[in-house]
Amino acid sequence: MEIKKTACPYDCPDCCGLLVTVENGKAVKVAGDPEHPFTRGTLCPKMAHYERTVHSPRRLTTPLKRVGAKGSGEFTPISWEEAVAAIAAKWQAIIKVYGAEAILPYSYAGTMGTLQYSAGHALFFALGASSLDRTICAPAKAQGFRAVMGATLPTAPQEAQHSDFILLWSISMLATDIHFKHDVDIARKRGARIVCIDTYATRTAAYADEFICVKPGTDGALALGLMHIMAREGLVDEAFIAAYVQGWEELKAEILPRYTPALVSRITGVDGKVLTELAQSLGRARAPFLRLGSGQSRYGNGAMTSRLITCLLAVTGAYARPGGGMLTSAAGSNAFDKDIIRRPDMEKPGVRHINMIKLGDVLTDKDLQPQVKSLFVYSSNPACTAPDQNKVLAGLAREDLFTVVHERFMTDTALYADIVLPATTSLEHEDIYYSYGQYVIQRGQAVIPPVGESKSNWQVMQLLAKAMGLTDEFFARQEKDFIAAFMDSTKTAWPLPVDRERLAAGEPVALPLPAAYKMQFKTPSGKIEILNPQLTPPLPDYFPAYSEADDGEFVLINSPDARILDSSFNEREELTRGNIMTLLLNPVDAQRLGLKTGDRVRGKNARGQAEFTLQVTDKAACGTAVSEGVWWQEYTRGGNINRLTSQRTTDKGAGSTFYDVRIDIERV
Ligand SMILES: Nc1nc2c(c(=O)[nH]1)N[C@H]1C(S)=C(S)[C@@H](COP(=O)(O)OP(=O)(O)OC[C@H]3O[C@@H](n4cnc5c(=O)[nH]c(N)nc54)[C@H](O)[C@@H]3O)O[C@H]1N2
Ligand SMILES: Nc1nc2c(c(=O)[nH]1)N[C@H]1C(S)=C(S)[C@@H](COP(=O)(O)OP(=O)(O)OC[C@H]3O[C@@H](n4cnc5c(=O)[nH]c(N)nc54)[C@H](O)[C@@H]3O)O[C@H]1N2
Ligand SMILES: [Mo]
Repeated sequence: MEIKKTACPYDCPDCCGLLVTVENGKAVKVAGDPEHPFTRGTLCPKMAHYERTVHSPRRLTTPLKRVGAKGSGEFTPISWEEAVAAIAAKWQAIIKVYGAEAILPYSYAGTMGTLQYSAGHALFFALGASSLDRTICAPAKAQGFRAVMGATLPTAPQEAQHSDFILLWSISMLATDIHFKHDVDIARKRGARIVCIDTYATRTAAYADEFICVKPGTDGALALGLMHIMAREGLVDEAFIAAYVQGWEELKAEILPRYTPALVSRITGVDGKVLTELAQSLGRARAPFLRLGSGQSRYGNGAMTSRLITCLLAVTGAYARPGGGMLTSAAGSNAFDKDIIRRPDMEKPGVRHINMIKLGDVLTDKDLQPQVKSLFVYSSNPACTAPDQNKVLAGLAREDLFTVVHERFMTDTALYADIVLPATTSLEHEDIYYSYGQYVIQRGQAVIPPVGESKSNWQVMQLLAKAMGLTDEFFARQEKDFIAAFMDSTKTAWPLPVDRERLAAGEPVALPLPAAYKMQFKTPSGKIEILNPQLTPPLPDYFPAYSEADDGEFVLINSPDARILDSSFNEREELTRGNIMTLLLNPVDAQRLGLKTGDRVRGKNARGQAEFTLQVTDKAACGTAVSEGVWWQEYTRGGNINRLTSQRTTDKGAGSTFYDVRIDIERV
């Protein structure tokens, strides 16, 4: 029996350190690493039994070929040689007739590992396939922050320990970022006040000292209203603004006067008195810390909303004080030179780009030139997680679409594949990890041999490259060569020396942060840019989300469930039992519709419908319906939440707008 260290590979801001107990080549126990500075020895319920995922009876163990209708799940095992030869032959034929752009790779963050996440980029660049824009998560939030702060390092989470006022803004901390609670708890013990701003009463809201409920997609107006009151009552840090902020006077003169408490109250649904009190407590706090989640950015106005919230924190002067700051996404990804694996130089100039959010349209558009004739999916499950699911499924059902899925499980997407390839889990392949919620990096070793005949992303890309006749020596490199190159790249990629010995040994390594990094504003002017002359509009201003003009009585919030992660962990019986596809509705709305808890209801809009079990609760605000989790179709009645979501993209960054949709609700 041996205990080995590695890191959690999932798309979560925490990126925990793991201690894996290995017995006879099997993982038998997984625990949080007490020496990992962010994990501090605890794990979420999903990872606490990661061994159940790794050794699940549902793991795919051999390549499979489809023998039944698409979606039927009828497959027969084949060898890797047969599978790779079949894929290569089909691709050669497609390239000959339609050109390489008729092939589309589709992947996301099934693993966040620096190597395996990007393992396919070079192959598809070299083939000349369509390039995928990987925008499904939070590019709008990133753009909004960058508009004001440029490349300034987002504040480290542990800074919050010294704050006296913590804003948990549109972050479902107790589901999606649970280890940050350690830091918030420390601040609270020292007397900090915790305020949560969300669209419904999450567990995080219950944990906070105060919960402020906003109408979906209106946080930009809220930020403007708060700045209006703070300007009027002299609650901003004038000295800080004079020295470090550009454009406050212009905002104050041209934009803020319109955002009176009365108007903002009407837009956001936040009571005028609550608004004033929040402005006062924020303005009077010594060192506010703002943890900004992605929820507020998943709207047509998402980048602008993030931009406005970023401005709000800036005028408090928080950055200048211990404990103050703002964390959107940590810049851990800067630690490595990712181009080592991504090879953007291999992308053919002018090649077609396809936004992953538009998969439904792309696969069903008969006029697209060339039409997509082959889809290669890895590290993602778009039949489950992509918006506008009816279109995605219609596309995947096309007889003339040759679909290959590299997966650990028979997902909703794999069900539509012509060929399925078995994938390793993070315990079976090597990688190196960074986090988007904190500043620790860690190398992950393969701690057990591959389950069945499964192969890692890089190994599969190597096989395909060879079969497609690509001779570049790049494709002959081994996983350990890449890991070594990534570790080496910290020398130039990160501004301070990184402990590469500890990193090589597989220990969690805290990235050293430059002294006074919070005050190094990396913008063209060197100041925080409320006024950004390079943007249209140069001054930020609120505008309504898409759904304000949509039909449908309720905005549908469809955010994460604590038990699963996007559609990952649906393989775990103990996590998928019980209340799934639940719809939360306010008692006033429920009464008006004549509905009660336990009723089976249907949510519907122009794109589709989905069935839920109703839960009447004042956790939901009037006019907002809530359902958590992206569940595999097998657990649903006729479709999951993405039957209702839309392919519309955000104002900047072409990001997803999952929560910017309306539905009507009726009894089944
Ligand atoms: N357990 C678990 N953990 C996860 C995930 C998961 O599915 N399950 N997903 C992972 C991934 S991929 C990501 S990107 C992160 C995302 O994690 P978060 O950053 O927490 O973002 P969201 O999940 O989009 O939503 C967070 C909160 O925003 C709220 N919200 C929605 N719209 C608005 C709005 O207009 N205003 C305000 N103020 N709040 C709003 C939602 O109600 C929700 O409570 O979590 C990761 N971690
Ligand atoms: N309605 C609604 N939809 C959403 C969201 C929402 O909040 N609401 N959240 C959105 C967000 S933020 C995101 S980021 C997306 C994520 O959506 P996806 O990218 O589809 O992520 P997952 O559902 O986690 O699926 C990842 C798949 O990768 C597989 N996998 C894991 N490791 C490996 C590996 O090493 N190799 C290979 N080949 N496969 C592997 C897993 O088995 C899993 O099936 O979902 C989006 N969809
Ligand atoms: Mo995400």
